[in-house]
Amino acid sequence: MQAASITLFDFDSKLETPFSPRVWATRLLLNYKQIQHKTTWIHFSEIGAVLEAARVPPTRTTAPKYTVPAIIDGENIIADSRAIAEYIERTYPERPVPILAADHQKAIDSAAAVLRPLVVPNVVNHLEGRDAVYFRESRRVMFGKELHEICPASQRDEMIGAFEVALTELSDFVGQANEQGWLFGKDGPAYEDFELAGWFIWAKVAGLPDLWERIESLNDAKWSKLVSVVESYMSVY
Ligand SMILES: N[C@@H](CCC(=O)N[C@@H](CS)C(=O)NCC(=O)O)C(=O)O
Repeated sequence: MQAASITLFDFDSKLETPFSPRVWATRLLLNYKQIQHKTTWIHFSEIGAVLEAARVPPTRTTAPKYTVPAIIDGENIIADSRAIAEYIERTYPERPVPILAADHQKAIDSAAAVLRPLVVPNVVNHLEGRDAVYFRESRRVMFGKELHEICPASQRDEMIGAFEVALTELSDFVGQANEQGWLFGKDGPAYEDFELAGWFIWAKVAGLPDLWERIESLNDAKWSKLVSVVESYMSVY
């Protein structure tokens, strides 16, 4: 591990494995680069108060204004996963992880937008008390409907089908994986490999089990290969 001690903010939950997709991207990056860090676990319902007290800047102008990942590295306090990735690459250039042009992230975001309604309704099952209440209320505002209306059982199969289509589009965009299994990077990972892996880890950890079962063998199993490749960078500190 490189000498540094970064604080990484992530959500606490009933799950043993952390689930936030964007925080996974940051954690995979830190682990890949062997940068020492420690997670500070926060409750969903306390995110605003905790991050504001830690002087983390808001990432949005409307609720939820404060988001994870956020990091503190000495005097540097950074929020937003991309801004963090850029800072990390600038500050810790060893074991380079390039950040690619915006269209790569756009391709991931398009697939993630179709995945989100499939996983979000199940996240509440991993939260307790005030966190569950906060999650229900904030997602009602975000989605403009109740959690149980986001992915009704009668539409789930069709919605998973739409995600399969989105993945096939993404598969065409990324092409073949390199020898190590990275989809975006050439000689090693690009940051987008960690971003995409973060979404799959989220689906696997926080979604209903049948979701990952349907995804893992799709598109020549390139998604499950990516998840296997990042497994060695999933240590939680
Ligand atoms: N643009 C931000 C988005 C981060 C984001 O949406 N984080 C979610 C968790 S994955 C969050 O913190 N939400 C706060 C909330 O729901 O109150 C980034 O990439 O860091």
